[in-house]
This record gives sequence, C-alpha cells and structure tokens, in this order.
Amino acid sequence: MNYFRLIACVSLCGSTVWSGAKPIEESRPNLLMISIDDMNDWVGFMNGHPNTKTPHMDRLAAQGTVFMNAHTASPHCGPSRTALWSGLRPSSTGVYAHINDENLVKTPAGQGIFLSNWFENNGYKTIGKGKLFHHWAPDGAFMEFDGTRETPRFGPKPAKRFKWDTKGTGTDWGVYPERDEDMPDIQAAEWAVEQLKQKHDEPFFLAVGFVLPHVPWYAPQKWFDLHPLDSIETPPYLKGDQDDVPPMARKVAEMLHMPTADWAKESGEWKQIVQAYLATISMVDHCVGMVLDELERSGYAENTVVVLWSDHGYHLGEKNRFAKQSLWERATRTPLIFTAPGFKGGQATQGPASLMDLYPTLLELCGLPANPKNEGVSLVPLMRDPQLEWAHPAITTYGENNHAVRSQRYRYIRYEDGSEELYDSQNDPNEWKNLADNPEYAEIKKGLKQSLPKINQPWSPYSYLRCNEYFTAKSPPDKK
Ligand SMILES: [Ca+2]
Repeated sequence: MNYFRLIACVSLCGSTVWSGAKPIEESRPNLLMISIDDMNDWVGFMNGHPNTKTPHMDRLAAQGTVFMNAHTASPHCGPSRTALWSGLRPSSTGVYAHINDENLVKTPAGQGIFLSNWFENNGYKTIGKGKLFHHWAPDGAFMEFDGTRETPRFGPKPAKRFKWDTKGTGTDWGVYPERDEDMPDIQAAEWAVEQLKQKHDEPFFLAVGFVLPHVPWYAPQKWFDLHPLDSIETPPYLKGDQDDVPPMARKVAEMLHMPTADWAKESGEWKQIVQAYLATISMVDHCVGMVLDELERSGYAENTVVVLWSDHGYHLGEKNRFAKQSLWERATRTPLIFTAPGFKGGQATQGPASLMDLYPTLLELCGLPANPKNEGVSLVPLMRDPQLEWAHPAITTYGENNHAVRSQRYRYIRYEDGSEELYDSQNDPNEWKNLADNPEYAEIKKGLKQSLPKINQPWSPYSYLRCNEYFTAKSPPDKK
C-alpha cells in the first residue's frame, strides 16, 4: 500500500466518527437509551398506521437515522432483550422465551458482558430505570438502578377487568387510571429528567425503559381522546390468511387466551383495541417527549448519542391474531432510531437491521473498543450512507431452530421441521401469499437460506413460556 492510500485508509477506517471538532474517542459522548415495550411500527416516522400520533418520537427521527427495516432477534420480551444486552443470538444461548433476570446470569447470555457493563468497563457511569431487560435489570448490570425486583412492572389496574378476563394474560383495554401521575412510565420519565438535570463529571449511559404499549392497554382519558373511535381504521385482514402456511407456522403462532380478529369483528371490539393501543403509544410518546425536552435543556444534547428501540412488533388482528410471538413481519418489525453528534438527521434507510446490532453500533458511535463476541454488526456505515447496499439480513428466532431471515426485499422462514415460508415484502407487505413452493423463487430461497444460524443451542432450562401452548417436544413446560 502506498503512502497516500495508507493515509486514506487511516482517515476512512480509523477515527471515522467525529463529534464536532474532536474525534469521537476524545469527545466521549454520553449515551441516552430509550426502550419501549411491544411497540410495533405504528409510529409517525414509520407510517405504520394512519391514526397514530407520535410527535415526540417523530422529532427524534428528524434528528437521526431511522431504520425502516429493523427487526427483533426474537419476537418476545425475554429473548429479545437478552439478545440485545448480551450481543448474542438466541440460537447461541438457548434463551428462546421468558427468563427471569436472576436466572439470566446462569445462561451463556449472562456469562458474557452486557452492553451496559461494557460501557462501565470503559469509564462510563451507567444508570437505569424501567423495563430494560425482561424484568428490570439483573443485579450489577447498572452501577445505579432505580427499582427493585418487587417494584410492580405495570401500572394500576381496575378492580375488575373491562373487556378481557382470560387467565394467563394481562390483556385488556380501556380508560384507566384517571391521572397520568399514576402511570409507571411517567414516573420513569420523571426519573430520567432528574438524571439529565444533574451535573455528571464522567460520560454517562442513561437507560430508561417504558412498559407501554404492552398489555393491558390502559391509559387516562386524554390519550384516548386523541384517537376518536369513529376515525379509527383497523389493519389489513384477509380471511383464511393462514391457509397457505405450514402447520408448524400455525402452531408457533397460536396463542392461548388471546383475542382473534374474528372474535374482535364479531364483538365490535376491534376498533376499541386499536384505539387503546394507539392511546398507549401516544402516552409513551409523551414520556419520550419529557426526556427529549430535558436533554435539549440540559446542554448535554450536543454530545449525546440517542438510541430509541422497541423490543419487537405486535399483531393487532393481522393474520387473525392479537399478539407478538410469530416470525411474521408484524411481530418482528420494530422502530429503531439512532442520533449521534456529527451525523445527519432526518434520514431513513431500508437496509435490514437487527436489534442485535445495537451493541456494536453503540460501541462504535461512542468510540469504545468493539466486543469481539458480538454477533450483530455495527450499523454506522448505514448512518453514513443510508443507500448503501447492505449484505446483512436480519435474523429473528423463536424457539429452537425456528428462524426468519429478512433481507431488504424478502422474508424467508424455516421451522424446526423443515417447513418454509417466503414472502416478497415489496409486492406483498401484508404477507398474504406464501411463495415458498413456487419454483420461480428457488434461487432466492437458496440465497436466503445461507444466512440461517449454523448453531442451534438446546433450550435453556431457565427460559420458559407463557400464554402459548408450546410447539415442540424440545421446549420446557410452562413454569409460570
Ligand atoms: Ca415486549
């Protein structure tokens, strides 16, 4: 390599991220992480639903890069969050479903170094509150964590459920309680605001996790008023949509104790459910706004990386179900925004991204050394050039050896029994036509298959299911 090429490589491959006048390693930006539970793409910046109102998240999107084609590592709180914080795939750790924080450390996922600990080991002050891991956070994951294992996870509940009273799920919807102040997400936002008011002598990693719009879909009246019932549109629905999927797909996605779209249509509740989901999203958007307003007031904004993510998507009647827990687009697609000093705002990329990629991306954005164990890839090149051809499909895993591979255009699913689905996401965004048996797509399928994980660890004995009858002889019993 000649001298000039060497210089070019150093400037392109070395301290490539700049914060203002200083290279990123010197400026040591702070990190603000905002996580949201069960929020699908019904946010303004993803245009996922015509009735949604999310001005504050849209404001953040206008300041950063939106990953329009971002997907969870697993469509369930426990395994999604485990993968994100550990940087390891579910298929590498055996954490395929729920896991209690105290058990997480007994699995391969807990024997690595969590994202927050990597920051701590590199001189950051790490502070957190709210739903970050499956419950709150395992002991030691943050230097300071507000809350204990006993802190209730969800908000106040009415003495009697309003609409849905089936065992094994918190699902219900309606106006409750009366005051915002009684909602845990408001309290979490207030806590984050307080942290941003403090003077921090060292760079901080501040993480706040909101629990809405996880069920139950309860919020005060004013959030429902933003979404009048007669204006509500229900999502696209095709009767018999599951007729062309393999039996294994139906087994994986089958939910016990949850409404179906057929039920919701018959009972007249569909619009009410959609309204309640949108109301809880608007309320959590307000909480995000509280934090962003303080970030702007605080003086930290110019030297702070912000990431906002939700742990997976959610079906609101599509494919006749109201649930996460499927390998279809509705359950895997998730909002993901990064803003960082020195990067353009108001841009979006269609390059596939995984929540597994958060770990390496945040290390690069903050100028920290990479963790060689990370199985995701840094998304910083897509933040620099959103049009970049991106060769890393997003992999979603649910249960042992059930995977979805999402490229820029296609979704390929392969289940543990070898059965398959294939969708052309560009021409069939609702995934109504399974192309897996169409010989015209044989080559495309073959290409996508190359990205299936090569390792499929047996199910961890600490990871357990709830709410759906499990679909494989290998899975452990419900330990609830
Ligand atoms: Ca969740």
